[in-house]
Amino acid sequence: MNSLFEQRKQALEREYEALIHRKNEKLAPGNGIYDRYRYPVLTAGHAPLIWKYDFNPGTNPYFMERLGVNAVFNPGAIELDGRFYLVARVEGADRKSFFAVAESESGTEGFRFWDRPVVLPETEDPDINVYDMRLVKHEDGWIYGLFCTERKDPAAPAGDLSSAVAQCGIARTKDLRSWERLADLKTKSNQQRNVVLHPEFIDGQYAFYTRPQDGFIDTGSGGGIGWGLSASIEQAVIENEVIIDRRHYHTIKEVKNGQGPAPIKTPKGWLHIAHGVRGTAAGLRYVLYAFLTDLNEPHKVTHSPGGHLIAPEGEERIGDVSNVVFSNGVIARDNGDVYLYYASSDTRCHVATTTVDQLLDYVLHTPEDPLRSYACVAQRMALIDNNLQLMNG
Ligand code: M1P
Repeated sequence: MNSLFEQRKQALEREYEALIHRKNEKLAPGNGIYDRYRYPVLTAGHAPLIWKYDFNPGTNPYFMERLGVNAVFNPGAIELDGRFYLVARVEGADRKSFFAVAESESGTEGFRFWDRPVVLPETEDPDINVYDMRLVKHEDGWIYGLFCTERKDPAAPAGDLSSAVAQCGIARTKDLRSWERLADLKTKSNQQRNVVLHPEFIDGQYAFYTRPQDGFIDTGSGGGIGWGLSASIEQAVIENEVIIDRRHYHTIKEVKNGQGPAPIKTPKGWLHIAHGVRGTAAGLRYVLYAFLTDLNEPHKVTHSPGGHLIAPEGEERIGDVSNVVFSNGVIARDNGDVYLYYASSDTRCHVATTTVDQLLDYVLHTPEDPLRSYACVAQRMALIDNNLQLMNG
């Protein structure tokens, strides 16, 4: 037996099992809205060794990594039979992303990838890159995965090897193991990312949250989170797309925004988590925010707390694309517990836990962004005055 091979294999297996079995820890006292955790729940280190190494000492005497994994981030999330599943975006060292299912009993630790990644069928126009799956248990009985499918922009000038066309791919499954690929969503927009299926029919049709943009990176005339209906899911077409949550000057969503996971149904309305982006001297900064829409008309925003819900903190601020938090996965359990999965800096996945009641309190009672410094001071003064009055009897 090649001892170098065996030594390295055993050391890596020990390290891998220690990572999977690492206990996670809630970070107290938090902000009362949600709790963060000490460790990410999924990282590149969680990718199974059999995905990366050739285990044959004859062909891999140094037990050398053959197919590296660069990052694991932006997971879709779903609860099935009481267990927690993340369909993560796994990015190989070659920059191509694919999807893989990781499973945990607790939702905050112990996530382990299944042995094999998802085999996602292609359409006639093969995807170059797929990412950011939103999982939705739809009332039609299927679990849908909507994701971004990216292909090289055929209109890009010669020599431009970066411009891409992003559109919404759609697949469905009953068990997360075998997936049926449907036609990509058709809309009138050049670019679509962050498309999410609403879990219920609206007027007997499938309802989508969209994010139309003129360019792959630049928003252009794209105004924010859109909404549209389609009679079919197999050949989904949105004829009329309306913007329901606009971006706005000098806010957390001045450059762009996008729907996160499918919204959570609550007695007070549909609870949405989204991301907002602003431009800074250090590049784009992505934060998460929340809003509530009407129970019967989910395209009507009823409550819109100002500012961010989650912004990158500590090590979350650093990674392949720094200063980013992004969420496309949430699990709301029947008992009201909420597990909000978010990724930091396009590198790793975290969880924040809270409850539907806490999130409702947050969206119903956090004041809107008053949009001017003077008005922000007035808003804060009102809070301070009330507190001082209470404290001084
Ligand atoms: O790099 C940050 C995020 O950028 C994109 O989001 P958006 O379309 O809103 O700009 C996505 O590629 C996302 O995956 C990524 O995390």
